[in-house]
Amino acid sequence: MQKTEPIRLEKIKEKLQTEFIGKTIHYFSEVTSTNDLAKQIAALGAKEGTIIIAETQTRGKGRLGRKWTSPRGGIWLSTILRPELDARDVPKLTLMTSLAVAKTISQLFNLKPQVKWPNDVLIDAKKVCGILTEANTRGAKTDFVVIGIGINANINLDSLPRQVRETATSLKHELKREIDREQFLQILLEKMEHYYVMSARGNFDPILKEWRSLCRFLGSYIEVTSLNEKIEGWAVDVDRSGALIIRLRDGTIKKVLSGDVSFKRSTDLDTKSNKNASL
Ligand code: BT5
Repeated sequence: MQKTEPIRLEKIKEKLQTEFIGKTIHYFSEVTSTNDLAKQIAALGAKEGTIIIAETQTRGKGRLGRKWTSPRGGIWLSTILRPELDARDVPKLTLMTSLAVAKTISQLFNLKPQVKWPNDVLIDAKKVCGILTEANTRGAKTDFVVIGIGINANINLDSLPRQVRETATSLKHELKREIDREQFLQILLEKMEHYYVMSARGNFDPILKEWRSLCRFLGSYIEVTSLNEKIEGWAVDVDRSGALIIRLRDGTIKKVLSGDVSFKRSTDLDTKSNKNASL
């Protein structure tokens, strides 16, 4: 069982210095999925910056219908944004959010988080945060976007399914103590707004630069599994829309919009064995 006290909204709001993100926060002890709830209220007109936070989710979601385990003690939240953004540029919001999470971790703790394309934050190669961005589009235009953030804050690893435990970590596990979730949320929301405003003003390059500097596998030989194909090659860069640029062995350049990345060790290149070392 978790000892963590419930999140206190007053404590977040006391110090929060944002213009719109987190000005309205809806808090729940339990929901199915904060993203599902956020999409419902966004469709009914909820303001940009509205947040949903829950202590636990019974049907937390990852990408492609995957399950996101959300025990009490974590930080499970969704933010509603209404960006003036072309639908194909929505992945940059995921990028910006992973940077905001990583920077919050490095500001508050003596840890060295890394970002993993497209939607993870890692500590020592283990996933501490996953992001699920869902967009509601009208033609090429974006009506609203819900950014779901799941952070393994004060959770014990044994509250995650065995398989997930092997690739995941939590802040509590890394620090050997519980964190102040309200303080974490306050700083995270401020950083999100900062990057979002910068990006809305067309100033995305510095964000991308910072993201690249924290990215674990750029320059490495990797394998990407996307919806209908597996591609291997060198991860050359991430472009301004958030797409991964890969150079194949024959020199062809490919742009991948979404997928799951794993390292291929250089020995694999020599022996051509297909063993993968997960990030
Ligand atoms: C993600 O998907 O990483 C997106 C996770 C987004 C969760 C947030 S919580 C608030 C909001 N409301 C929601 O319903 N969702 C969002 P993906 O990259 O597809 O990774 C999913 C995979 O991560 C699963 O298949 C598991 O292997 C693993 N996983 C599940 N729960 C985890 C956890 N708590 N920590 C680390 N890994 C986990």
